[in-house]
Amino acid sequence: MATELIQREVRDGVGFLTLNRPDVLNSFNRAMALELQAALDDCAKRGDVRALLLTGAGRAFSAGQDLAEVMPPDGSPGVEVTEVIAESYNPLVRRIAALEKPIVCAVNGVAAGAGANLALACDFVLAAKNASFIQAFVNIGLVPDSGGTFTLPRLVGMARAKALTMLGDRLPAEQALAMGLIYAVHEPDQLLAECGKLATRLAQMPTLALGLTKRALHASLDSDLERALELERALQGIASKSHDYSEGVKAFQEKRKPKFAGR
Ligand code: T3D
Repeated sequence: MATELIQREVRDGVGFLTLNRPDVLNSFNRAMALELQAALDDCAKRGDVRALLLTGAGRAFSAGQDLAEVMPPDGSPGVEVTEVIAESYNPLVRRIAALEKPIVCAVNGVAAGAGANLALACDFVLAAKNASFIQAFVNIGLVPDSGGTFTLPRLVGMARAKALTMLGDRLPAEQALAMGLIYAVHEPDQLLAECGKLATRLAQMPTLALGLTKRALHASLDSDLERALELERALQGIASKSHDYSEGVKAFQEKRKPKFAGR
């Protein structure tokens, strides 16, 4: 049986995905990246998955690219870096951005390089108090990838994005929270439970509306007010024909909690 590089479980409407190469701090080799792509595709298709929770096994979230794969210590030829990006990371970032279901990322330890930027591509990033983020690329003579040059200035502004990417220092979770890079910080032993609660709550919400909201927010990043207003109108046209819209209004009028079906 193939090793499970991504552990998968579906519970209470949540697809739990765990990066599973703890001995090398869940650094990504090609196989793990492809398994994560397949797992995201599966979650996108499944009606019983209405939110996702991504985390790492062991003491790290992910140390980014497996450096032994691109530059084997025995001197044998490694994988071409631009191919790794085209095959592993760009498809992952595109999938996370395009998935019209919320993704909660539980950063349980260090998140470095591509590991950090994949985490930051998720919709809700929560970290353990002892976790940290490292734009490690510069420390080995590379430029940021996995969407970092796009995501970071938008999350924390250009000045901080430059400091993070050009200095490559370790950023503790609480500082990441203070600068608006992530959504919340929890005690290490409570992180998974808190992320599970959030993902379960999201899984009971109107999934279609959440997905369209994500689409509109992402589109706004390279839009203007006029186009944003038109897109909101078009998406509201879709949301207002959903089961969950009529259920939401009925529940309000009947003074009860809505029971959303995700469609
Ligand atoms: O290259 C391309 O294809 C382009 C794509 C690039 C995307 C990227 O992600 S580039 C950035 C790659 N990542 C890094 O440069 C980070 C390298 N790792 C570290 O700097 C440190 O490991 C950490 C700061 C993340 C954690 O430090 P620490 O002291 O907690 O752990 P450690 O002792 O360094 O690591 C533990 C083990 O994991 C160790 O193995 P060992 O000695 O116990 O057998 C270490 O070699 C291994 N490990 C950690 N990171 C990687 C790794 N093995 C392979 N690749 C790694 N990225």
